[in-house]
Amino acid sequence: MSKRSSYLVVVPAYNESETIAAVVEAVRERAPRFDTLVIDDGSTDNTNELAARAGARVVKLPFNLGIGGAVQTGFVYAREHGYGFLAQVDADGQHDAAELERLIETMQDEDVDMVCGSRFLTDDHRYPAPISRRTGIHIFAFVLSRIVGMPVSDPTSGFRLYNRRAIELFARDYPHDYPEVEAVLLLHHNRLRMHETPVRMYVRGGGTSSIGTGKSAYYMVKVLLALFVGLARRRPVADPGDRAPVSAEHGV
Ligand SMILES: Nc1nc2c(ncn2[C@@H]2O[C@H](COP(=O)(O)OP(=O)(O)OP(=O)(O)O)[C@@H](O)[C@H]2O)c(=O)[nH]1
Ligand SMILES: [Mg+2]
Repeated sequence: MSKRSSYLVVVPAYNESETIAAVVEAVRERAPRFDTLVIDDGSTDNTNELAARAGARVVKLPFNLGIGGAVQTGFVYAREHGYGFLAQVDADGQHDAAELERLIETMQDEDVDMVCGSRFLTDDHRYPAPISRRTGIHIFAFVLSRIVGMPVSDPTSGFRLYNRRAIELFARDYPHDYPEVEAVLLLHHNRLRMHETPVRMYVRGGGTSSIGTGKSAYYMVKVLLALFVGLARRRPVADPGDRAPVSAEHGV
């Protein structure tokens, strides 16, 4: 058996048979230091078989948990198997595995616990998202930036890298529905630090998005409510000598 790496890519996948094999192969070819784990979130198509055939390890959930439950399964797996780093990559081909190296470099350079790929910090807008979604993202970014006291430009991005401290935090507690924005708040409340780095995002390579027009409004209200409820949650008490959060150097 080959030696296991310390880097794990977690790919949450729900009925992504059109793109999953290409996503797994791209990680193998373009980011070879990563092991690949696909979390098949109760798909009704053959996503799990295609992922396994392409060379990924697969956890098949017996029923659909939603994106948060799927990603948290990945955090628990990483914690139990001793991985030092976990990257999240979507199963629909929107992210470029070659850019995982950039996330690692940023984590080292900035000495942070999480690096988030932002489509808004680059001029290469292959997928700026539809205008309604984009407006929602900018509103989340505005509110979240004020709460956490540092600029966050793309808080819904699902292209992220976490270190061991963040893996342990999110294996214990990760938001369920539309989790990405809330996860940034949770990170901040636990005095872990994040930084954003520019990445390209592409249009989904096939399949269906979880966020149709009807769901966008629900998404907006739910996430904003979750942010305000999150504000009221009890925060961990700081230990003497804990690191204080630092701000990113880019603008929103
Ligand atoms: N739709 C859906 N996706 C899930 C679920 N569980 C895991 N996923 C995966 O979560 C990832 C993100 O979901 P997407 O529907 O692409 O969400 P998004 O990228 O914000 O939306 P688009 O920009 O429209 O693609 C994909 O890899 C999905 O396959 C689920 O219960 N429903
Ligand atoms: Mg997507």
